[in-house]
Amino acid sequence: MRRGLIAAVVLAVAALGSTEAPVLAADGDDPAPATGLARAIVVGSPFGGGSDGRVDVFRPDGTSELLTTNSLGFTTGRAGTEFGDAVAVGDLDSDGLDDLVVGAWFANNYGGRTWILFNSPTGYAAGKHVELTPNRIGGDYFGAAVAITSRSGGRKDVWVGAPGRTVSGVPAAGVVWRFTVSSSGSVGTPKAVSQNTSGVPGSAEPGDWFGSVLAPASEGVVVGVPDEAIGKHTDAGMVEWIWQGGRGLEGIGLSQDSPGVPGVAETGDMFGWSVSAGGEVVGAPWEDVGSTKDAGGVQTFRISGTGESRAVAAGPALSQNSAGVPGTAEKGDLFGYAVTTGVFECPGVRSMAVGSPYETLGGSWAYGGTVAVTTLPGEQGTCPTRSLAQEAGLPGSIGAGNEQTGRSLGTVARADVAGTDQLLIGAPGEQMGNANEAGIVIGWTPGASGFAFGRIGLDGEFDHFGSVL
Ligand SMILES: [Ca+2]
Ligand SMILES: [Ca+2]
Ligand SMILES: [Ca+2]
Ligand SMILES: [Ca+2]
Repeated sequence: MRRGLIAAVVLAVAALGSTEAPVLAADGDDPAPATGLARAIVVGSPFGGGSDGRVDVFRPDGTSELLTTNSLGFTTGRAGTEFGDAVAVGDLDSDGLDDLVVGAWFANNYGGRTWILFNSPTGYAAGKHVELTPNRIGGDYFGAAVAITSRSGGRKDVWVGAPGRTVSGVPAAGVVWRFTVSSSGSVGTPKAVSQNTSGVPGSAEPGDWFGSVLAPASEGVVVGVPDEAIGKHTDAGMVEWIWQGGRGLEGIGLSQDSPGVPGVAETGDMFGWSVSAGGEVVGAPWEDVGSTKDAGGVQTFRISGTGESRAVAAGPALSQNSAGVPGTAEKGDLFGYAVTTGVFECPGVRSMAVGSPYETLGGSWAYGGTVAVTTLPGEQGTCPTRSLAQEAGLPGSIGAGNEQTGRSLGTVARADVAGTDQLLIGAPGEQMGNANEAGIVIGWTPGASGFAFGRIGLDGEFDHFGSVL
């Protein structure tokens, strides 16, 4: 749900070298983690394979499929394309099989490339591959974020961010391309949506990087714009709900300075860095809590109505110092780096999960990371609050630090218990055997040990498997 342009900078901070026992039997014999789920677990690892990138697919029937630009026969123009930097899952051609949209934002001199991989009975490699090809040039970063959404009437839209795109001579203002897909899977002419597009809030300004963060929403998309300047405050950030109205695109844009929204837009908050499906939870991981720098926060929203009657109302703003939220706001926790929602533990009650991947554990394990699970504000009923970390509710150990547990989060519906979801937690800094920063994905199972798994095949050093869920 999120894609951050400075993620690589943050990652470069940490390269700790001590050893740690592997979490589980790795190296190709990981257990099938998707058993009982309604669809496959799809993991993007843009740093895998020397940053050519990879997408690992784990199906509920226990089979799996590794997708790379090589295995798919794509020629990407340069090494280090970061295929899998953004991934979306959904059935685009109504054949009952989930299709994929995969970005490679560094391909072709940072112009970026993005494909629809239609599924087939024998997997994605054997299915039809359709490249999405808008007019673009180097530096657009087309594919930095992707989303699949549905419209009434059966049409689907594929949204692809190109945050480096120049708009009316304004560099790195950014656009989101919309590709409408018919129920039979044919792709229409793309439409470029920018902050200068009629009905879209804001205006295109240098360095907005509009399109760096996308999440699906009803009839449209949510765009996180963490690099938006609010007044004189650069990178304060905003979030926009955009949908197709009767006479064109319509939208609502909010920042921490908007009426009714708690908090204050400040330089470097990066409000909009992460956005849950529907935009009910928006992360501002570089928010200061009191005088505590970069402790992080999230803003909750309640969305109601459709079309022109759509309304977005701000709920509570939460940090680790808020009542009902586990933990303590400390410098550099980056609470809100990743967010997701789902019914994880209590049927009928939705929760939100918020990652703090740079939380220090046990007093000294830097960047161990935690995930807070709390009832989504406005829900009928409450569900227990959970503070999750390795050695505390999640499988794995924190012997080395730098696991960055909670740097990515995902939700997949369960098929075995109707109306409930599986929470997935990326720990892309996890050491596996001698492979530093190989990465794992953890499935939290309330009241049980949960599961964890690495990539298909031998664990790869610096893969950061699990960066994108
Ligand atoms: Ca399909
Ligand atoms: Ca702007
Ligand atoms: Ca703020
Ligand atoms: Ca903390």
